[in-house]
Amino acid sequence: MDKLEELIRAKIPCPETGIEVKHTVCAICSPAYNCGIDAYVKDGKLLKVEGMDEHPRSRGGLCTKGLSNRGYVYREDRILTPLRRVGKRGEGRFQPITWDEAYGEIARKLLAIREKDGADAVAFFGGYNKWYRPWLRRFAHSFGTLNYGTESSTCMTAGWMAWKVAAGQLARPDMAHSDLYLGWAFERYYSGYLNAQAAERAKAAGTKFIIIDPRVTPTVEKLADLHLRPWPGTDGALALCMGNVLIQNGWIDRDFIRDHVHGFEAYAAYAAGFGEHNVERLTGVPYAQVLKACEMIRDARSISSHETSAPIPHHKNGLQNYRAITALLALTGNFDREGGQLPTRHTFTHQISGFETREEEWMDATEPEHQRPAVGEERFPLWFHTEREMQVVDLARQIQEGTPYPVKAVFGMGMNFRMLPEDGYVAKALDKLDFFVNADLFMTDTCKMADLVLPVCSSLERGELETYPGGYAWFTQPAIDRVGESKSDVEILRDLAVRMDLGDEELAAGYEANIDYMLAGVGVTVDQLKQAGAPVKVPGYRPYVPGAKLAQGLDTPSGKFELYSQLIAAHPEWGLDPLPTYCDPLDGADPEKHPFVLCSGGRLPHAIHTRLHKVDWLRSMQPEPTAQLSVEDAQALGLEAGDDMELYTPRGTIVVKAKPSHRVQKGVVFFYHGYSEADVNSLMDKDHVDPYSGFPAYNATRCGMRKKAQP
Ligand SMILES: Nc1nc2c(c(=O)[nH]1)N[C@H]1C(S)=C(S)[C@@H](COP(=O)(O)OP(=O)(O)OC[C@H]3O[C@@H](n4cnc5c(=O)[nH]c(N)nc54)[C@H](O)[C@@H]3O)O[C@H]1N2
Ligand SMILES: Nc1nc2c(c(=O)[nH]1)N[C@H]1C(S)=C(S)[C@@H](COP(=O)(O)OP(=O)(O)OC[C@H]3O[C@@H](n4cnc5c(=O)[nH]c(N)nc54)[C@H](O)[C@@H]3O)O[C@H]1N2
Ligand SMILES: [Mo]
Repeated sequence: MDKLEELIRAKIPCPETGIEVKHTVCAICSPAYNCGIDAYVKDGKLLKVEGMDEHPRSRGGLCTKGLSNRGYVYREDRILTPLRRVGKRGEGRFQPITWDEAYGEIARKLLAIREKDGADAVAFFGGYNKWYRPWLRRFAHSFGTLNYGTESSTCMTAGWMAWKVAAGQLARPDMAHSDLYLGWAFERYYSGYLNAQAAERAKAAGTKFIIIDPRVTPTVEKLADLHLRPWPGTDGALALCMGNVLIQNGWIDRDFIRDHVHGFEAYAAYAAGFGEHNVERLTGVPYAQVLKACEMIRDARSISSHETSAPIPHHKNGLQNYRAITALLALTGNFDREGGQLPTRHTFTHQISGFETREEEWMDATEPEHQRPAVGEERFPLWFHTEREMQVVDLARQIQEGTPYPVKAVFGMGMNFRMLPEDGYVAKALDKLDFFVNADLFMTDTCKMADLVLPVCSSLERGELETYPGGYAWFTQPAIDRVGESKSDVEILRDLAVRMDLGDEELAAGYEANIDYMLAGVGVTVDQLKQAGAPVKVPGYRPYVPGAKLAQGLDTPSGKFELYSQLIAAHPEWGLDPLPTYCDPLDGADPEKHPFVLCSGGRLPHAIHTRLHKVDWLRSMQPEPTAQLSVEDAQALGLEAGDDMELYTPRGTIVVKAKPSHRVQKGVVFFYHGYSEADVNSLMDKDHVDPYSGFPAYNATRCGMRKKAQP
């Protein structure tokens, strides 16, 4: 081998090899992270990735998923050109067409439906990623409808809604300064490694951790000073019991309650129903452990609580359970003080960076008049009240039933019907549409249902604004050549806005002009950010001063932290409770036939929803869809590790591999979602949802399990 070949094989960046290292961003997982990547590039092709040392947030780190970006970007099923369906829906037979043909057809069809059935007959659905959401929302508005909705109809928003009800805005834990952290469903080694690292730093500095998780997780093993193990979906009863114990013992902050809390008496009277006599029966957690947790709360100078995106809200009682958890912070005076829960705002695409952009103003500038109810508005009125967008969980029903009016077309970006409960019903609804477009990187099961499929590029192939906590902003530049004829989501929306003559000059002006508009007041421009080449601290950064919001009064009807919600009380027609009341989390299936609880929350470190099951590297870490069940249940069912077992509900049966584990409670089975061949959402009940938020109850469904009979 000659020297040059050796250098190339070793992927050494230098003039001889022509290999360059370019900074870019990983957008495979949550935009809460968007870790920095050093991309090794030759002739426009990605050779390998490493963590980017200069990145203020990820500081050289990358997780399993991030390290697999090459496999992701060049996945075999990347879509290369716009496609028109020629086979039946779902069959996967398509014919390449030009962008011009695709735009022409979309414009014609959507405008014709708007003309005949009204703008609301078209729904705009954003799945992953979040980067284009302000544009899709504005596009829907400029088209004339509030029927814009996203995957956030099942993720994170319910937690924010709980905070909006209680405190009028979002709040986040000031973990670094907390004496005690309530790690409610806190398992970030699998779902968010930077947060796990922050927890380790806090632990080393003396923070105590109570972890509340049905499973024995790495977090429990590494961080927990106390582990409470409720059954899935019973956190509300547990939190109410803790509230009651704190009140009965006087371990509360009376001054804070007097000055800043609304509804204490009503809350205390309700919480009194949860105590030594029933907490273990309701939650599985012995009273002695509840008492121990309350003693730790009594002894802590400051307390904050995990901001849960999924496991607490993914229950039919999810929002109420989360409200019951947030109440503990109000009772102990840990809202808006150092080391407690701090009021906060989003900067841009759900990031919290400590400076204010004009994103919200921009994306809602063309909001149409509210005439017909948005999809899901009647069924989930609190959702619509706080979010002003459709609740996508109700979309399939409205398409199928045509009430209160028919939805005839869906324009999707990264839409994935498999994320929704009883997804066979969702697929049938898509099949009924007059017109369905989906834009994605890959030929997914959902794209196969579409009439037109548009190829989009990855974060490595586009430039975009990133914002990060601590006041950082970055404008990335494309690091590699685009795969095929793919375009960025925002380019597609701009092109279409022009083609459809939506009369929206801002949309027509394009991404960079729009970002400059949003950044006015932040003290930087797109050009300056581009020149910087890496994240920079912006002049408009203002770190939050704890106590500032309380001094002003909260944005709730009473101006206080509401344990009793005046917003909900003012709307008796919603049929919701102003107090954080508790109900059993399970569905109505026959418990004799379905004696187990199926929990399909809990992340795998090497998977993210459906996105990575087809990336070989990652798939090799656990090639088969595998469910975790308790050792006791496995023995009773005659199951050993690696056996085929059936999981079933009244909706269907899937076959998975069994993994008996001491980490799981008897009676509960954990299985990860997103597999086409063992699709847990096909087992779910589309109506087993939270009436407050609309969130599906993915984490507590009655099911049966048995060993699969050998043929
Ligand atoms: N049973 C069960 N179901 C669940 C959950 C659960 O815990 N259990 N979790 C829920 C939660 S929390 C969430 S967030 C949802 C996730 O739901 P989704 O985000 O809808 O899930 P994905 O399967 O990742 O589908 C996203 C699609 O977006 C595509 N995509 C990626 N980047 C881009 C981009 O830049 N542009 C475009 N146009 N497309 C892109 C991907 O290729 C993929 O096909 O699932 C929910 N469903
Ligand atoms: N590797 C990887 N990372 C991800 C994702 C992924 O799919 N894979 N998804 C991303 C997305 S979109 C999201 S929303 C987040 C979600 O990430 P997290 O919020 O961390 O959610 P999970 O990992 O589902 O659950 C965390 C823990 O909650 C426990 N749990 C489940 N049900 C309950 C319950 O009812 N009560 C209590 N107290 N605990 C419960 C589980 O046992 C688990 O250990 O992760 C993000 N990061
Ligand atoms: Mo999520």
